[in-house]
Amino acid sequence: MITKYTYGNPFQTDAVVQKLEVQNGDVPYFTVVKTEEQLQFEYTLENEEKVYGLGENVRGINKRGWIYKSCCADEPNHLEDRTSLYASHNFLVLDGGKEQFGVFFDYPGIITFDVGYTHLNELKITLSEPDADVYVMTGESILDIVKQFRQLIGRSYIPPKWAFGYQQSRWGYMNEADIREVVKGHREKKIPLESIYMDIDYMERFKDFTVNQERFPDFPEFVKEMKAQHIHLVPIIDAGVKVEEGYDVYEEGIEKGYFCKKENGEYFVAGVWPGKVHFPDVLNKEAREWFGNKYQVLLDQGIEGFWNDMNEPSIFFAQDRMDETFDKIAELKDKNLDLDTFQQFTGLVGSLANNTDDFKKFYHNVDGKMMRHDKVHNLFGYNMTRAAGEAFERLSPEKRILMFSRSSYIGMHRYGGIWTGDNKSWWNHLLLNLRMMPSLNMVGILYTGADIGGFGADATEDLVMRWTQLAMFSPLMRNHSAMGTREQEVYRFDHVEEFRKIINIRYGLLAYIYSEYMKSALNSEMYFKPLSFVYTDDEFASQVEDQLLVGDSLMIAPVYNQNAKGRYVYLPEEMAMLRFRGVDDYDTEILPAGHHYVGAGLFEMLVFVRPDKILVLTDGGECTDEVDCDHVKALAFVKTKAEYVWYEDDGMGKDYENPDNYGRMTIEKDGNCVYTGSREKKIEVKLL
Ligand code: MIG
Repeated sequence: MITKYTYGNPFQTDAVVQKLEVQNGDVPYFTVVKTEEQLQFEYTLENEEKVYGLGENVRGINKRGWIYKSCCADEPNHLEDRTSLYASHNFLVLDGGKEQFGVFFDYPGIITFDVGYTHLNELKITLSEPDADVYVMTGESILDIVKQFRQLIGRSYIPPKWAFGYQQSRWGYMNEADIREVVKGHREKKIPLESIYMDIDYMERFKDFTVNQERFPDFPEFVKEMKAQHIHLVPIIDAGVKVEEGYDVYEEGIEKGYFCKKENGEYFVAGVWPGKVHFPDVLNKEAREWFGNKYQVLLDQGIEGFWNDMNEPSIFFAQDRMDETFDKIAELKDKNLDLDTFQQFTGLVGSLANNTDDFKKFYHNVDGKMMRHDKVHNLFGYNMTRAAGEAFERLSPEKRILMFSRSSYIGMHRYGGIWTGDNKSWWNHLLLNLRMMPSLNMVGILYTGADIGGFGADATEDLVMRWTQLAMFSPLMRNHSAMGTREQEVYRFDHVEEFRKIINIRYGLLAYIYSEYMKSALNSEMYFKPLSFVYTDDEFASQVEDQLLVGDSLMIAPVYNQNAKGRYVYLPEEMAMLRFRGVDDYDTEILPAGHHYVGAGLFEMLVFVRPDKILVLTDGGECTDEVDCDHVKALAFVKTKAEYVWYEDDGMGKDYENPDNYGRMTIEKDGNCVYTGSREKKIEVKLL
């Protein structure tokens, strides 16, 4: 059951798609403190109570023991002491206390979640204004609560099937030649590859929706050349529009008044990649439609996917602050800089980037009303991506377009996925990647993944290998790195054959991963689940924060420590373990419930098949087009009777509700397999 409570006069974020009656009185469970300036929700946590949720964030699956702040930030240091990353996902589920419930604070300004930070047993949520819609959910289980919430916020974004292939990116691919070389590096060694990302350098001086003519002299032709090799090019789009006379996007935006303005009516000027920019006012419906239509320029040249960056929005500097800073620095110029004045000097320069005070300096035009940005800050990335998503519905109604964003708010999950931003080539970020996945699924973000190998800092071959083994299961599987760091395309390392075999497993698993993704999206379910959400009676399950369930049949336990030759694994029930080196190179073992130490050499990855569930596995391929899902192996550990619901479609269109998309498979103890579905299948049963 979901109940809605309204405080003050909340901004309509469109996070939610169902219209609910507003309940009288205060939300249950919490002590509510209302003042003129803010709203506070207080709750006493039981010792054993767990707090799940908050989507994209630092720390564990259980969020207890830190303070988190919803304030979308360009934060490249995903460290334990940070309070905000790129997103705001204000949804929590409390479990293991007096009552189990979920709560969503639909408020687009700054919120803090003190989850046992100030006092171990106190949860205190503070909204910086007294206006919000709050939804409280109760149900039979965590999964039931999450499902109700997901139905409330609407169906998750569905990408084209090719977006489940292996993708390569790096900030620094400058031109056609660079991209051709990377494609060749993969294709020559038969390492599967689906797409190449185009980072900011493809543009003409960082101008959105332009292509640099010198670097890509005949772009549509180049797109074709890549497509002939089954490679999709995915260009980046940045939030800021370059201020430049003669640039059509700039001139149109000015003419129509579609950029964010200051209180005095002048356009707000920020500095980002292109130098001075204006921000498209994506909270203004008309401006949103206009900005979304701009993607057409690239669609027309054969592009089928995009990533939206810098949309917190990231501000290197606000021009007004920069001007003041220069004046103040000029005053300091001839002084003898003592400790205080020197600190003043560094403080001036150091506080230019992403200064939250600048959020108070610009406004959005929402249905004719001027809204100060800080009050709706967390909606920018969401609405930039919504602009694209809504445009794709108009411009490409029949065909799915790949779309994911850096910044997000709940609601954006209907228009695109996210990647988790600028992580680092650190082993603990591999673990952080794992822990973020289920929390993101709770808030509807299913198409997601982290930069494999880490974005910042130098990667090592073993880190990239282990990370690839985890990312094998994330819907977005993309290796990406920052300019200036060590190159980490897998063919550059020593063990190319091992990488080839490992990445090919992704293609072997494609049928399963796609089927599980689609069922999760269509049924409002989680694709990645913590063990405790499924094994609800298992006392130990909630202690496990380094294993996940993937879809209905599998559990994963990746190795995330350097030089480890294996790891401890907890099995809540008896399972079949597969130790994969390649799609047809693996050994199997049945392991009883309980704790185990399991070996897994650098080129081996562990996958566990749950009893009476089925894993469909193909031979893989070098791209998704090559994967033959009609000739499969069905791996099952049958105790009574194994069952699988297999979703398939053409991977491009939107005929999701067609009952023909579902096949059903059962396998008996003796290996007898029955498949009913609309497709002709050749199934080879492998009993585990
Ligand atoms: O300020 O476009 O998170 O993936 O490579 C850095 C360059 C801007 C940040 C993104 C990253 C991307 C980079 N961008």
